[in-house]
Amino acid sequence: MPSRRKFIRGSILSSFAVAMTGLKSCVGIEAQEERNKNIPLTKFNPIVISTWNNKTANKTAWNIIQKGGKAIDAVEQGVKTVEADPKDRSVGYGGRPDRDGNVTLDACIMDEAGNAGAVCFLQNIKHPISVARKVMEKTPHVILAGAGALKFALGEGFQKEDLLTDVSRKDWEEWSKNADYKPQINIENHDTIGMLAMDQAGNISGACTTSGLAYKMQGRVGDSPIIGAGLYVDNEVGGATATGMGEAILKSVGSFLVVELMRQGKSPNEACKEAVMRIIKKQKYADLQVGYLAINKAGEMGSFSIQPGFTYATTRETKTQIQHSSSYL
Ligand code: SD4
Repeated sequence: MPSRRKFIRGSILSSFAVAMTGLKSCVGIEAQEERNKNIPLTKFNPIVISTWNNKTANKTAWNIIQKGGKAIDAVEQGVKTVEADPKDRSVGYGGRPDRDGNVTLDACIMDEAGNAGAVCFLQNIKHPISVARKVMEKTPHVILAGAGALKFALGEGFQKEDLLTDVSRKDWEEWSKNADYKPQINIENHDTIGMLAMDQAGNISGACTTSGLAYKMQGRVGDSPIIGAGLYVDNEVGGATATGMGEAILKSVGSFLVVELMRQGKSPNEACKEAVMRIIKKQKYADLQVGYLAINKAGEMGSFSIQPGFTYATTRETKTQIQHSSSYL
């Protein structure tokens, strides 16, 4: 006899397939919405997934989802734990600085209604993801940058803080002796957190936050705060997020591509792989790491990276695990 989970997954997949067929045959959006409304809430398959090894972030997000909370709150609170952790050297407080010793932060967030907010080149604010959410909710804009983002954050009551820890300062001083800029795959650029979550109502949201590449040029902005590059969510289809060399992700609008490929019927794994292959076809990839994560409306997840060594954390039915992604090389 099929287990209840298999049955639920099967029914979600068929509802998903019906919705996709509807799209292909140009059934009106209203009809599709009607069908979505008819899917009983209990049929969804809540999940939290995030880049690298951030079990605490996942558990924080899952706690919210388990209590019936919203995916948008889960992803914000989840990634905040990493922003506040000085041991994470690629995000928020304790993040490695740029070549001139400034910690500059990029973050974005996207909800189930397609609303989005982002900050880039933001300094001295510990939780850029929460500023990004305020941009989404309180301004007519999507991205605020640099001094403008800081002014907005201070106006919203965020406190100015020094985010350069002693450890990061010492590493930077050491690096400055030769100033040799050579990002190391899976090491120097490690730990940016991109998180996707589906809540009990079946709604998907995502968040992505980083201090970017260590020792980048001043003013450099990566993929992480750019909607469609570091993160994309379409609640009818799924969500995707990226980590690794932002320039490669930006040039291929990676996360948007993954979601669009899922819309065309690819599984999350296939979509992530195809997005990696687009980079492989056009860019020199020997020294690049890019990893994608994705979930679809059925709560299925997938990943793919260029190089081996990309890990991600998944949480479902209270179990949090670190998984190893398949890769091209
Ligand atoms: C960036 N994509 O700024 C980020 C770096 C990253 O884990 O993902 N680090 O290019």
